[in-house]
Amino acid sequence: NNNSGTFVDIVVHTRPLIKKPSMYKVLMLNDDYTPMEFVVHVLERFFQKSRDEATNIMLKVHQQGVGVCGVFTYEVAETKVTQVMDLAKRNQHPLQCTIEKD
Ligand code: TYC
Repeated sequence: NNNSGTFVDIVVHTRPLIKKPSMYKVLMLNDDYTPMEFVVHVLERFFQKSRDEATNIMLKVHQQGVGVCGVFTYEVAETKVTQVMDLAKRNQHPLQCTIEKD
């Protein structure tokens, strides 16, 4: 009520619209030269897989051509790919890793 000539503050409470970030799969690709043990090592080191999980993913990639290492936000996925490709390059393995929108 403002008929007394008083200013009345009105505070409108809003809630920011939070949107979930898009998620991205990191995919490992098969090739004929990268040693199986190296791929298992990469999965353990960069994707926190157990030895058994890492072995299963590596074998799936070996047999089917491609496999999912994990699902991450874009920046994390990019970082994983860079780390994997860098280690592969330093060890002269042709291992390829890519990102795909989930
Ligand atoms: N095909 C490779 C070999 O026979 C093993 C391998 C598995 C390579 C998975 C890459 O992403 C890969 N030595």
